[in-house]
Amino acid sequence: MVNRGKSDRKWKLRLLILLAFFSAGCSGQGEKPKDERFYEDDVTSEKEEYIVVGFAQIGSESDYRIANSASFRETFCEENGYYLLFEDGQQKQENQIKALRNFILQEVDYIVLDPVVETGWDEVLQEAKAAGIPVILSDRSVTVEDEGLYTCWVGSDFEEEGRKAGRWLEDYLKSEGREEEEIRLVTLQGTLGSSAQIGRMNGFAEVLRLHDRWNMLEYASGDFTQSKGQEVMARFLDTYPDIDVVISENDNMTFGAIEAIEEAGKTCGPKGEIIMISFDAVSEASFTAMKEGKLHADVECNPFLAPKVDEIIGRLERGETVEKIQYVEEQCFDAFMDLDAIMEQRKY
Ligand code: GYE
Repeated sequence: MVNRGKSDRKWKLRLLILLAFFSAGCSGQGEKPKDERFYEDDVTSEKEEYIVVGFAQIGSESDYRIANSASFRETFCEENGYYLLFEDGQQKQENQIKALRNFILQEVDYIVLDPVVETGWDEVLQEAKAAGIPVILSDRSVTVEDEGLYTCWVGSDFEEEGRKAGRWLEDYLKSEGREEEEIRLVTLQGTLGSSAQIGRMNGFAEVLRLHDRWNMLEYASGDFTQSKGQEVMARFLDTYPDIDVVISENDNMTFGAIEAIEEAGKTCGPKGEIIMISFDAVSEASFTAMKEGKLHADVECNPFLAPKVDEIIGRLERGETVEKIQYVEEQCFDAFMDLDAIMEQRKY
């Protein structure tokens, strides 16, 4: 790793401020420095000692994503010694690759990448490596030939999330005395090829394989958005009149699916006919859906990853080694728990 001294940083920050100044009005997405910075006389002031971090975010497709972006903006702030360049990829890999190339050009100190899909990153990560810029993966991960192309990854154990959903369904059907029944399932998948989609699907499939009577009718992607979730669910309902279980790979698709189910004159959740299982449990809306009896269970996915990334950067700055894979703690909630008490104790 290249040794990034403080004077080096000062030069880069000057360059960044200039770039931001000249591109003001046309970039739209980036974090812009406060006005007074442009007129800073004292170039040796502490403000120039920031660690510059380029964050290539996926988009703003879900409540998870909004909370995740907020986590980064809050943590990577001036008070904490950071200068954040935030790029929203609008769920397109090409935008994220472009963002990474810009970060390399601007000689940021660290790149944080939340990759929309797992494949197709080798080339740009090689460019970052050649430039001596450490890349930290956050939330989703990549599949690359050489694992040395990124420093580490921090995120959720998506396979375990999928298994949790499967085990929850297993226990629930048992508690209802339905273990011998034929169960017809459908899956609303997230963005195809993304770590969250692949992991959740594979984890759930491990449990699915243990049950001959569970029949997965179809997998189809709703791209993690509410509108597509609703659209795909409406089609599922048209195609299969007797769905018992919906596995929805995130809450926003679940909200869309609930709408589609109600529009079709059907019901879901403990108070209805169809068993609804979801992922994220980030927003109040997820808990409200469970409290209203429209959603059975929600496997938590923790979006507050920025403090972990901050900790990792701190270690790297001190020349310490970091673990290659770091998971965050998560639980599973269901409509039969004391959700008010859980929400009161929760930090988010
Ligand atoms: O579940 C979904 C979001 O990658 C874990 O992406 C994340 C997923 C999350 O859009 O809501």
